[in-house]
Amino acid sequence: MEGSNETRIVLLGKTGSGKSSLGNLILGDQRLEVKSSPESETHGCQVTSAVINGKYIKVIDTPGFFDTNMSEEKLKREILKCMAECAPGPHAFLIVLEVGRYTDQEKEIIHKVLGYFSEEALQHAVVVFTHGDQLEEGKTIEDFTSRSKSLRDVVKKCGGRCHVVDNKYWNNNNHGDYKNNQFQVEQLLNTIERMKWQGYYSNEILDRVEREKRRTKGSIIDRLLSMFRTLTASEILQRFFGCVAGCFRRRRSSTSEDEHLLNDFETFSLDGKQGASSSFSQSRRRKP
Ligand SMILES: Nc1nc2c(ncn2[C@@H]2O[C@H](COP(=O)(O)OP(=O)(O)OP(=O)(O)O)[C@@H](O)[C@H]2O)c(=O)[nH]1
Ligand SMILES: [Mg+2]
Repeated sequence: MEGSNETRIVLLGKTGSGKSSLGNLILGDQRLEVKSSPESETHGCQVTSAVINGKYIKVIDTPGFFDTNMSEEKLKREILKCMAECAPGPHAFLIVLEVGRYTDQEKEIIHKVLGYFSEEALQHAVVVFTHGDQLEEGKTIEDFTSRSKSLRDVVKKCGGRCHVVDNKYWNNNNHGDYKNNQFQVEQLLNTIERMKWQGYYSNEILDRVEREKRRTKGSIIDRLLSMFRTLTASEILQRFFGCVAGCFRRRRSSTSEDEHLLNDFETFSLDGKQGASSSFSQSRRRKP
């Protein structure tokens, strides 16, 4: 599904920072693999999507920066592959950091993002902290970031956009409470929705992937059209009824009324098949 109703989100961050857990939280399911081992869990790109409040949201989960099992070269290749999944480009990069941990490696993350992408990527970036439960009692994420100059700089580079969740402990608190994941995810999605006004991040690779996708889509449509040109109207209808009958058959349950309809469809499409082969060859012969 494309168009303004689609939101493409890429998760970036250090191994174990909670990227996959955050992706699951955003989409409200558990399809992205989460593990507590110290080894990196997400080795390649994982893509998952859901319709939330009528909007199609696609989340692209990446292997962690500083992945414990991957060479820098391989990691770069994997991250570029992930980018191909979100052509024509992501609306938001979520830079995932943990509350309470801001070491040299975390500081490096912004340099890495700039290394993989370009300065412009930060215009589409949001800093999302996980492990919100580590915040001091009564403190907000803004209180936390304001205490460190380097954190303030990171958030500033990302247009001041900063959010917090706790994938483990904030699932059952009262809605509207600061320490409630549902509330925090709503705020995050609102931020991303506002960011969509400035479009999405793109670069040469994404442009190339998008062109290729359009070309392939175009050639499928061309193939279908050229096939239709060789068929008579009744052959097209017979094939259509064949497809509808196939869809009915694949459904798990059906009523007796469905069965009658199905029999009619199948009779029609079977009649079509017998007649179709002869008229198909005739219509092929009609071609120069
Ligand atoms: N307490 C707490 N634990 C978390 C939070 N987010 C993730 N975890 C835990 O941290 C561990 C790693 O989480 P993942 O979501 O797999 O992290 P990741 O960044 O996807 O890891 P890789 O795929 O290996 O790069 C799991 O045990 C999670 O349950 C959080 O907000 N709070
Ligand atoms: Mg992961």
